[in-house]
Amino acid sequence: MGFKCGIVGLPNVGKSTLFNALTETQAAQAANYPFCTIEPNIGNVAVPDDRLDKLAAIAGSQKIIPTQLAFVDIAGLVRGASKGEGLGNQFLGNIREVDAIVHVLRCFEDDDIQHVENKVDPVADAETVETELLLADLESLEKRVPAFQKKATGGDKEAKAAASVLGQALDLLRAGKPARLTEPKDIEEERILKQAQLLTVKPVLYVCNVEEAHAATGNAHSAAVFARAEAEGAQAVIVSAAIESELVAMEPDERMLFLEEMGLHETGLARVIRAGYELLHLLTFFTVGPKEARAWTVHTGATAPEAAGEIHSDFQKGFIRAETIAFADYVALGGEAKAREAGKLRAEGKGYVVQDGDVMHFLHS
Ligand SMILES: Nc1nc2c(ncn2[C@@H]2O[C@H](COP(=O)(O)OP(=O)(O)OP(=O)(O)O)[C@@H](O)[C@H]2O)c(=O)[nH]1
Ligand SMILES: [Mg+2]
Repeated sequence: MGFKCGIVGLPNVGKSTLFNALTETQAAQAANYPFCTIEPNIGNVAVPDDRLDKLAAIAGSQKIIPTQLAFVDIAGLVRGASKGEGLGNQFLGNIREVDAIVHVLRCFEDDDIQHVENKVDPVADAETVETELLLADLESLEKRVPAFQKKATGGDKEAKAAASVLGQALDLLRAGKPARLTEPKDIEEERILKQAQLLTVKPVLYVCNVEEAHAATGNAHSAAVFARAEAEGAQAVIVSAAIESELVAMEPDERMLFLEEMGLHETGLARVIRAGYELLHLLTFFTVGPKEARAWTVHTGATAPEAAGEIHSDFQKGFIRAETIAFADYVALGGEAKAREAGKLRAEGKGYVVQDGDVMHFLHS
């Protein structure tokens, strides 16, 4: 389906370093100067999920295929970006195309790495970047809302809904608050808000890029970011981009050993990917057989035919029913045949809303 997380932040904070580690490539140039990245880099990342390994072991699947999430490495934003500073308009346009924002904040001290504002202060940096996103949204709505209001007085129903929901967003932005706090009254308003492609509507994950020594515990800078995230109801994770880029070059057992030495039990990347997944309100369902065990992604609230459509559009068109086993039942009972015997294989119809972890088999004409 192609859900995209955009990696956003000030220049030279480690965005491309993180992107390369996430995608296990050197696709993005990472170097010690601001605006190293101009054109966005995009890469698909496998979403780690140990449930998939459990299912594959039970079914004796030959192949394991995880689901994927796309990450986009975007150029650094600077103060004034919303007024076109530092190619700001182009970079803000790149952010418009992603579904969620992974905001990388420099939390490491290193005099050799230049900071565009000449001091390490991730909370101030977060504000700088967010202010630019906010100003860009403000400018776009200041133009559009009055036009909708005018049309609404003429009795246009859609314009009325747009004036209401976008007017609400505009009021928030004018008060310095992100448009994600807007509360649409119904699905129609929700749709209009989504179509408006505002930057501050997108969910945000803060990634605190700390020095190697603080990868497990974080530091005073990351603590300040966590406090801010909590106040906003946002998510934050601690990562050392430098460590992550070393880790991807290692063999799996070497990697485990290294992680243990650092006091970590999983890579920071796994945390970033999972948090990104949660941020997007996605859920995973599985298809399991002797040939392959595979994880698939749908939006929370997706129906069984929509899930079938992820596999093939014909499955959705000709959908008859979905034989469904909950993950816990599949594992507890030891596979499909036994789940069926125990009456835990459900025949679900068109209206079924897929649950995270469902093991599904689609029957279609
Ligand atoms: N000491 C230290 N240096 C880091 C860390 N992460 C990144 N760097 C260095 O910081 C510099 C900038 O990293 P990039 O990944 O290119 O930064 P960016 O945010 O993509 O920069 P732009 O594309 O210019 O916006 C590089 O020299 C990296 O090696 C870190 O965790 N610790
Ligand atoms: Mg870069």
